[in-house]
Amino acid sequence: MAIWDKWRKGLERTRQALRARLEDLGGKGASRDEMLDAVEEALITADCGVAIAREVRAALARRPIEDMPDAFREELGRLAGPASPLRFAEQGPTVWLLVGINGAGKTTTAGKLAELYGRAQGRKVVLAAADTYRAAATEQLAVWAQRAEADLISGRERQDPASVAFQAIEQAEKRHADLVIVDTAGRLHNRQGLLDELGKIGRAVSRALEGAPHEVLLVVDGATGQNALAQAQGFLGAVPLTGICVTKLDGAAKGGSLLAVRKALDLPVKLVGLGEGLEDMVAFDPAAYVEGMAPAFGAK
Ligand SMILES: Nc1nc2c(ncn2[C@@H]2O[C@H](COP(=O)(O)OP(=O)(O)O)[C@@H](O)[C@H]2O)c(=O)[nH]1
Ligand SMILES: [Mg+2]
Repeated sequence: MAIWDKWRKGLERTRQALRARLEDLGGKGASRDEMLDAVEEALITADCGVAIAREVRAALARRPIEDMPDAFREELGRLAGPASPLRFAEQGPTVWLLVGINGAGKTTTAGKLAELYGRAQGRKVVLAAADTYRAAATEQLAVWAQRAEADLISGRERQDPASVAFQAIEQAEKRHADLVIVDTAGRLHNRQGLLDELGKIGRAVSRALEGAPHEVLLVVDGATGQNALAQAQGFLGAVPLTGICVTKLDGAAKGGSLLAVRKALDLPVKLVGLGEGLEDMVAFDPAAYVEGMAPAFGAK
C-alpha cells in the first residue's frame, strides 16, 4: 500500500469524526461563530484536548471566513511540527531504546522498526529483549525478530535488563549489525522502580557504546486519547527522551491526541503506528497526517 493510503486508512476513524462535525459548514452560509464553534468541538471530539482546540479556534478567528478551511489545515500542520528523522550513528551500530507503559505498543514497535529500517533497507538488526520480567515478553519479541529477519538477544528470566542491553550491543558489534533496538518493560512494582531501571539501562547502553543511545523513543498509545498525555508525562525525567512514537492511531477516532502529546512534551513525533501488522509503521509526516485528519469543510 502506498504510504499516503496507509495514512488515510489509518486515520479514517478520526477523519470521519471530524467530518461529522464539519460537513455542514460548506456553502450553507454558516456564520463565523458557528464555524468556529464547530471547529473547536470537532477538535475536542478528535481528542486534541481543550487547550489545542481553543488555540486553533483563536487562530482561525483572526482569518477571513473564506480562509478557514485552509487555515484549519495550516494550524494542524503547525501543531504537528516538522518531520524529524530518526538518528543513526555515523559509525558502528545505531542504538534505539523504546520506553513506555505496558500495552503502549513497544514490542510491536520494535518489530515494525526492525522491518522498516532494517530488513526493508538492507540493515542487519539486533532486537534486545530487555523486558525480562515475563517470559512471554521475550517470546513475543522473538516472533517479531523472525518476521523481520532480525537477530534476537535475550537474557535469562529476571536477568538485569541493563545487562541484556549491554550484551546486545556487544553482540551487535561482533556480528557487524547496523541497528540495535532495545525493548523494555513498562511495568514494575512502582513508578520509581521503573524509572530507576530505565535510567540504568540508558547508562549501560552509553557505557557499551560511545554516543549511544542515538534515540530514546517514548511509545504512547494514541488510542487512549487524552490519557496518553498522563502516560507520557510519567516518563519525563527517567531517561532523556529524544522523540515520540504514537501507536494505534488507527484504533480509535482519537488521532488528535498526537498533537496534545507533542505539545505537552515538546518533543518531536518521529513515528506513527497505523495498525498491528509488520508494515504498519511510518515515519511521521506532518503533511500526510494533516491530509489524513482533515476532511474538506463541507465534504460529504
Ligand atoms: N491497532 C493497532 N494496534 C497496535 C499498534 N501497535 C501496537 N498495537 C497492539 O497493542 C497491543 C500491545 O502491544 P505491545 O507491543 O505488546 O505493547 P508493550 O506492552 O508496550 O510492549 C498489541 O495487541 C498490539 O498488537 C498499532 O499501531 N495499531
Ligand atoms: Mg512489550
